[in-house]
Amino acid sequence: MHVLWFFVLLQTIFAINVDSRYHQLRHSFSPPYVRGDSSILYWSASGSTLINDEYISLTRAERSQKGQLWNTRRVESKDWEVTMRFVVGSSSSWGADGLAIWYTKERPNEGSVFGSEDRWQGLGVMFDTFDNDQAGENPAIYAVMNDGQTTYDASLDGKHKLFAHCVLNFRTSNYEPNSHKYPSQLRLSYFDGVLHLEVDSRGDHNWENCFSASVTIETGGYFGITAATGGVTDNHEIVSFNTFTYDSPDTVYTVPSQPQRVEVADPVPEKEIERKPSNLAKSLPGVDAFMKDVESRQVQFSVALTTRFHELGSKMSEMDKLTNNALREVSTAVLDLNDKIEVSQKNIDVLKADLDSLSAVVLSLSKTLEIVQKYAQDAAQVTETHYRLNIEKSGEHDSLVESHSWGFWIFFIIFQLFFWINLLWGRSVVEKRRRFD
Ligand SMILES: [Ca+2]
Ligand SMILES: [Ca+2]
Repeated sequence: MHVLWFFVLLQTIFAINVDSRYHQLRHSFSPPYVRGDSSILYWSASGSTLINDEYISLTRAERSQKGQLWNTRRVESKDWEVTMRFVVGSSSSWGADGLAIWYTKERPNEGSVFGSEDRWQGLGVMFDTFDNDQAGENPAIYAVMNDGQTTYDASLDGKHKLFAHCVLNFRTSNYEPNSHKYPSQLRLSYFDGVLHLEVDSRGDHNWENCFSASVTIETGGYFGITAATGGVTDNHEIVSFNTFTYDSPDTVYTVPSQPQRVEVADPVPEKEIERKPSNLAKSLPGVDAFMKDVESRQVQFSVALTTRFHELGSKMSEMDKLTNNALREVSTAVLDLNDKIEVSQKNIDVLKADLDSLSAVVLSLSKTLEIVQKYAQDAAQVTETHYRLNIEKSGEHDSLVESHSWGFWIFFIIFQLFFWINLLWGRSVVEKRRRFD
């Protein structure tokens, strides 16, 4: 049993030594995003910002766009580190204006400085693509502090106020939107009063140090990412933003030195409401861990729910496809049936025409027969007369032969007429059927 406890202790010490950073879900996002109506969990989107499945577009490569994405929770740790995967680029070999990462006392509105309001209070790290002062130093990255009093002059590319910078081409030329195979990466940290920036422009883990500078940044700011385009344009896209702290976030809350009496009837100040969970966490051991666990489960549940919605969407789209295919097959079958009905109708018409022709032929034949019969009667009369005359004149035998000869020729003519009419009519019917088959 003692050996088991020893191993647990060893593992705990080892885990602490391996990574003492804390990933802060409340200040981070990465795909799949936990989405709200037009924002994502803990982040507020505005302006031209569009949230897609795999990336967030602050601006497209279109003129005069301004997009913002602001964290809705203050960072309550003195030291922090953020990593971001992003793309700035377009099909053109140059673009504008760039994007900025902010850490400000309040969340500014939309404005003229990379899509955010001027005279901000806090830190701005600008990724400036357009060379406004034509000094040939862009794309460049620079850090600017503002106390809320100074106006930012975009024509100087931050030179009047920057305290750290580097000239580094983080831009992706010939970039097609939605292709995030190799997004750029950055690592921005503020530790022990030093702001440090490293950039992996091509996403190939070739990290470059941009700057490392001493600066005082007030704790309790909001993270934000904004971007803008002007007459010249660029896609500004963010894939993920992850925040880490080195101390547990609740350590910045101060425990009151004297117990405070809270009257039930008094209105509780807003700031006090914010502090209460932390103070409670301090006073009750285990509550803090429980709250963190609840929050973590809440996020996991939201992620699972979003994934389910995506799956449901995929299934609905699959069902739509199947329904469309079935409808297409049914409509093809109906069209085919219509064609067959049309062909049958034509055949019936042909058959009717044939019957009409047959009736005409039969009528004609009966008239011909009448005529032939009349001729036969006339011929019989003539023969009879001739026979009688012959009997009277010479003998019986020759006349009988002649009368048989007349009968044969009459029968032959009738047979020939019937045969040829029948043959011609038959051929005409066969020809018509061939034409419609
Ligand atoms: Ca510029
Ligand atoms: Ca410049």
